[in-house]
Amino acid sequence: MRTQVCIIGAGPSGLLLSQLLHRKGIESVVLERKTKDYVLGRIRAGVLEHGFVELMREAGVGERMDREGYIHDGTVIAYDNHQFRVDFAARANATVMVYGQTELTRDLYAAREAENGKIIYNVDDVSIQDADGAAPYVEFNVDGNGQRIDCDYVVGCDGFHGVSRKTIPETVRKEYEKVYPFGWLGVLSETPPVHDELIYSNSTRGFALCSMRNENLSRYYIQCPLDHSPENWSDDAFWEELKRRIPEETAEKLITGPSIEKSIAPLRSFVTEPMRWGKLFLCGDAAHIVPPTGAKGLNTAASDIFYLYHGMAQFYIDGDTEGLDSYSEKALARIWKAERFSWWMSNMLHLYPEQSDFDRKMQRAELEFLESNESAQKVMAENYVGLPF
Ligand code: RFL
Ligand code: PHB
Repeated sequence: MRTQVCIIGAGPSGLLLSQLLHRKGIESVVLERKTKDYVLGRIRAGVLEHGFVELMREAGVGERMDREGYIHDGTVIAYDNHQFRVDFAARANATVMVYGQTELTRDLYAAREAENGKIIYNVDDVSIQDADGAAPYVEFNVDGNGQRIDCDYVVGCDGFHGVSRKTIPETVRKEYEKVYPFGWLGVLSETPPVHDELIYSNSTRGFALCSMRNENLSRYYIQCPLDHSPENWSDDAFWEELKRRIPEETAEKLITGPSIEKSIAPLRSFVTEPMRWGKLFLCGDAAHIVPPTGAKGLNTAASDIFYLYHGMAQFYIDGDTEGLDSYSEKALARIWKAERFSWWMSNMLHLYPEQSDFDRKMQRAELEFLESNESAQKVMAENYVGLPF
């Protein structure tokens, strides 16, 4: 088989890239290790930056998002039984969209299927060959049969545990990592959200986040030790702990119900450099991870796709490789800023196991400064709604 671009991974990054390329007349094949239902079963991100929202529209998949998504023009930060609001519209002249990763991925699958996009599921033993040569190809197995795709470019959209990043030799690849000493226990419940905006809460018992998917679907998180598992947490125990970590007035309004999903995610900051090696490009979680405190994971994937899609269009339409040649540098410049923002928000809001009284005072000073200072709110708002591509 031959194609122009072989994309590894049918998560949001891979699907969005193949959809955008298709609209420019560029052919791709997407290889996915799992099934579509498996990918759609993962409950992950919920907040889209305004630039990502535009990119979804440009990809022709914005219709349901625009109809069913919720525009948020601010967020609430709580600490010590007290809360304040950061107004994105006033401080950064932009908003975000609350629309779940599951729904966005479903829309991308529907679009690829409607346009006969080629996605091969249940692939095993994917290996990228001659990525640094003139004629790269990808080998893999499906149902025990070996197959090969020859292509111009390979794009690794295969997440943190994929094979693409590891294809780049260790002598070329440099990895930067910070692992946080806690995780997030997340619960999805068919209950109305406690508030019409997200609430990020720093409490003496640890971090909590009140988020949502729609008017009868809420997403809540609490910081938990890394050695806990979802089975340690009954629904009642989760709701009790959440109520103790948010301001009393909000806790009184919280409507609880059975969880329909419960999972624990570890928190990590990670970047690999470079994001291009020969004919291989890395996008999304394959190249970088952020802690979820700032909702940047999926959004950084989208900015990679933005740069790579434009670079590929420039090459296939105008024969100019400038966009591809500058991809890694441009993508990384933006990634590091999102890494900084997620790290800053994580530091400000979590309870660290070894935190001293001094560290706690620093967090409090950070929160008080943010609450009282318009410039600090402007910095936060600009980062939260998304820095320009
Ligand atoms: P994905 O979504 O991980 O998709 C990668 C796809 O590649 C497939 N794959 C392979 N296919 C073929 N061959 C191989 N060898 C393969 N290896 C892997 C996988 O099956 C999968 O389908 O990466 P992508 O597309 O870059 O998208 C990134 C986002 O999914 C990610 O940044 C966010 O979901 C991160 N994230 C969150 N971000 C937020 O902004 N807010 C959140 O609340 C939030 N929660 C989360 C998260 C990530 C989590 N992970 C990775 C465990 C919660 C969790 C649990
Ligand atoms: C979510 O709704 O899942 C969500 C929202 C904001 C975050 C992280 C997760 O910062």
